[in-house]
Amino acid sequence: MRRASVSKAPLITPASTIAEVWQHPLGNDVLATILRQLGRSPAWVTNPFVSSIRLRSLPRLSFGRVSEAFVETIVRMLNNHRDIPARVVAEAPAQWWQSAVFYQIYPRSFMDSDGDGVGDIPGIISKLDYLQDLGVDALWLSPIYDSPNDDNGYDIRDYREIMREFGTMADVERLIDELHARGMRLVMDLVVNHTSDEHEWFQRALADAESPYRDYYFFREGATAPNNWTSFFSGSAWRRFDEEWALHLFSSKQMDLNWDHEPMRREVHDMVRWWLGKGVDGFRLDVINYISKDPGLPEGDPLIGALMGYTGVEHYFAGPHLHEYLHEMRTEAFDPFEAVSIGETPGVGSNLGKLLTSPDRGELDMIFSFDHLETPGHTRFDDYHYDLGYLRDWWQNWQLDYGATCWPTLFFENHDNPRMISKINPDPALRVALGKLLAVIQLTLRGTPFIYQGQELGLVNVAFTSIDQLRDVESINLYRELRASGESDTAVFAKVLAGSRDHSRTPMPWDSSPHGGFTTGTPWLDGDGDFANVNVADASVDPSSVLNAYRELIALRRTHRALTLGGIRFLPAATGLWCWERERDGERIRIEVNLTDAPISVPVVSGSHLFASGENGGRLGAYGARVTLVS
Ligand code: TEU
Repeated sequence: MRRASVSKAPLITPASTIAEVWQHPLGNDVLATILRQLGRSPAWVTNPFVSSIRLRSLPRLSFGRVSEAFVETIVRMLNNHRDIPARVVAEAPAQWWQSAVFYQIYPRSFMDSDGDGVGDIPGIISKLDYLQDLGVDALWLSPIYDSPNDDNGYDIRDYREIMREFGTMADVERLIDELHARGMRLVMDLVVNHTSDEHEWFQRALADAESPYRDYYFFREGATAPNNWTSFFSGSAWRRFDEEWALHLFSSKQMDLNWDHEPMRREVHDMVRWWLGKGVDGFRLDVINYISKDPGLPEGDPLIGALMGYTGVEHYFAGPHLHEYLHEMRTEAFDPFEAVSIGETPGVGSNLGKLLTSPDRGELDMIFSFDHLETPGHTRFDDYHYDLGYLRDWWQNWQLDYGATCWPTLFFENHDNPRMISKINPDPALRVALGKLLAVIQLTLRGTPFIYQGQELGLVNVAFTSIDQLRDVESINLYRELRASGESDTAVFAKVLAGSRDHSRTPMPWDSSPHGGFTTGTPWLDGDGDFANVNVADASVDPSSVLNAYRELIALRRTHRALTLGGIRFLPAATGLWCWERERDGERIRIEVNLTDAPISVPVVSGSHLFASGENGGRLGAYGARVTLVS
């Protein structure tokens, strides 16, 4: 894939003004992220006074709260990403993954075939007819490789072996064949920012200071931790081994790989080609924007650390060689197989996202950006009601700006986030309406929808009552850290419960039998019995279920290409309402959704109703939605 020449943003220097940083693509992303974390509007930085401030004046004007080092970091980071994303590239040829509906499976919790309480590959195979009937085109499996499961498979011990609890390589090969026989595809999870500490590479590096594997990781000597970086899973990002330290941005058993070391990169390319040679159709790439770290692993800025919640993140969320390594991996491993690449890119905004996915860049095909999942000033662990008006504003901008050049992903849930319905409005009476509203939004905006297992049923958060019920390393570590700081169990558990990833990791409810038909054994993680209320078997035969809404809407995508590859334009709408039209080859489809829990008058538009939820003549009920073929 060739790389087009692109224009570049002006060099940033300490003499640059805030206005010049705001004009810089990555500078705009960074400032927008900071403003969102602060819950502030752009006017905070675009007003005449602030916008005229030079970067070098910030330490003096902030009485040292903004350090000289931070100014140097910002200058270096922005100059590492000076390319200006192409506004609109010539229409790239349509790709299969643009029209496809993806379904993410968390294998541990999807279907257990052998009664050990853990989901497995044969269990997934037994449910392919269900997925095909739903209308799914491609699966994304969270990691199935051999792992000690410190982070449920995101700590890989052997990239070429299958986790024992999940089954065998023969099972995986059967899954690939069964999917392809159905015209479906398989995307696997590529976790190459780090490996398990039990991976052979790390074990050999640890055992021998002269090992060729030493440079596969970040080892540093010294009596104290090499820098102040913190882990996403609490505590320091450094683990001590005898006289040295090793870097781990995540759990203390997830050791960061050194992507500056070419032999390590070559091993990753080989492994990717090995899996693609088996018929895998592509990869979701775990925290792939973290792979390039700033040289010397500099100290993290305390102010940024306090703001972002993690110290040091400015030194790796978009490192100096990120584009180079992504382009190399695409050229060496993905392009020869025409495999799809979907980057998980926490913290990446619209402009950097364009540099990662614009078709002429030859880096990634799509990214998961998470900025829409929390409203300004909130984190996942804040217990608050999510405002769908924020989703409208944020996604509308992404659809028009980022979508003009690149292909968006559309998702509300995954294995790292609580259930979206509960975030918005936990009122059980509104669960179905909200579930259908989210389906309409996700399946009719422009981009590729990723449905997370159970979302199609309208699952909600789990009524956990004790930390002892949780299994997620992030939740457990956060609980311990907050309790150690003196907070009460009640206060700490409430905070952890608000954002625990375990909410979306309980067993998939197939029917109302014990454990929802997920296992005949004891589930590795237990739910709260909600399977008695909501499960696949009951929803399948209920015409008004969320599940049947997903089936109907996915079927609409298949019969109306305006809903997949069609253009999009947003219509003026009354407060609380969100309206857009999709158009292709003369076919125009209007979507009207009520983002509030109160009825709204919406005059009936002439045309034929393709889908309606909570609609009564000229009114849309709470979270109602209407899809109309207007021409
Ligand atoms: O997630 C990275 C990520 O962005 C979230 O885990 C987030 O950083 C974290 O929840 C702190 O808010 C990927 C995987 O999706 C996740 O399951 C893994 O735990 C993580 O990377 C490490 O591999």
